[in-house]
Amino acid sequence: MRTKTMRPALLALGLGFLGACGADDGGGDDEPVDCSTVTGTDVFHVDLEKPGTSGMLDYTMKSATPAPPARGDNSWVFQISTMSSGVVGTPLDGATLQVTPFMPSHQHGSPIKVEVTPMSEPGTYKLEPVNLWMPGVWETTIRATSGTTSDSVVYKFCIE
Ligand SMILES: [Cu+2]
Repeated sequence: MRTKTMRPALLALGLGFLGACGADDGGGDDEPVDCSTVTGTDVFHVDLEKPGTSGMLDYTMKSATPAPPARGDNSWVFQISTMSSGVVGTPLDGATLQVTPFMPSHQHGSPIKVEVTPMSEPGTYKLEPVNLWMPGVWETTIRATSGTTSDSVVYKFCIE
């Protein structure tokens, strides 16, 4: 599979980022983070639901493997539905999803592209790998577009 063969090169790139990161925070990049002291993040649970920032779509995180999200490659399943005036409508099939993990404190992302696979249940998509390669707070933006409807949401997790 294409993504698998690409991975060694991308991981090498990731290690390059890792070196760059250490320079600005002064700490070791592998330093564990105590997420119990971090506030303002999402706490994973099955069916963790959030409206999109434009209120046009509703996002529900159906599952996470591993759960809660952890360092390395994660596999997430989301159900996306239409939303109008705060009321959730029907599941959104056939959407194009753009998934972007980002570490705001270091201003970097992940070198591994998140692949999106529609699943059999209506409006449901598998996202993997969501590669959160470093301990700390990660914001993963999920933009979904279908026709003239487009909205995005940010899931923010602390990774030990
Ligand atoms: Cu970082």
